[in-house]
Amino acid sequence: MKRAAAALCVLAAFTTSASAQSVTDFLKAATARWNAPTEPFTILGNIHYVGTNGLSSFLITTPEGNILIDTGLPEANPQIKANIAKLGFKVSDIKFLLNTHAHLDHTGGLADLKQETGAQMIAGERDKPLLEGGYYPGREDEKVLGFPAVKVDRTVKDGDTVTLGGTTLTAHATPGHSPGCTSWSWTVADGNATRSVLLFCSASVALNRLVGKPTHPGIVDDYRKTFAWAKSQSPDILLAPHPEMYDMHEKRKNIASGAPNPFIRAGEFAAFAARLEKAFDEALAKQTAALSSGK
Ligand code: 4NZ
Ligand code: ZN
Repeated sequence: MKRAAAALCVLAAFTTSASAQSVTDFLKAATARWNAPTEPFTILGNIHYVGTNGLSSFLITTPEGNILIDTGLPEANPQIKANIAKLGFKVSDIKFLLNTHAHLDHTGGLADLKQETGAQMIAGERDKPLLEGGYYPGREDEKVLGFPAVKVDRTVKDGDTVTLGGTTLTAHATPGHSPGCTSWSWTVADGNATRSVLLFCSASVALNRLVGKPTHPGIVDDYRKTFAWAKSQSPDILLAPHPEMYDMHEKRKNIASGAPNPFIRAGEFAAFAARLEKAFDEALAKQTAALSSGK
């Protein structure tokens, strides 16, 4: 089984029985992998990977300052900062902090970095309450799913743009995985060519309840809209919050000067989105059956 598919299976195990205990157990196992270090590297042009082994953080550098998209768990922040420095950049040059979605594994370091840099925090409109409350939607009281709350300075809706130093990122509302799940697209120069980049927020079911008392109102319609939108997208380069979703570790091994950039992979997003939609349909059927049988 491909690693990306395997990663979906691990999370799929949650979909009917994400009890507080199973979440705690999962987190315990996942944390070691999520927090393991990895060397930072340049993906292509001004796009750099500064995350950990198991959770993506992207630094986009421009002549007018830098953009950091996502962090990991709170304890990974020293790694992210060290990774930025290792590549020769300054943490203090971060002007914008962006977020794909307000789950603890991608938001843990935002409050600390905002405090340290004074950067503007930008996120999807519907994730603002989650970020400012530091909770998982529908599980507000579960401490293990919490993260340090961060004030959102600017919210984005579908089609809004963020521009810094000649780089413009477009926000795409891709709700479902979280209510304000936001994917970001932009272009990057590759020699004389221009490549399209999509940082897809995610559309896995993970801990989400789809039926009964859903994780957030309208969640099933949200996922459906996101899957429909995904069919219209064919980026040259796919990025995502979890490295296994875009085979990051495999691709980075193959970066070599003079060779085509391994992160350019036509059709990758379409295949990934199709797997996610299939997994969603299965989770929905399973949760629906469990609900009607009273489990
Ligand atoms: S995620 C947990 N962001 O959907 C939280 O990959 C968030 C995810 C997976 C698992 N968790 O707390 O167990
Ligand atoms: Zn998530």
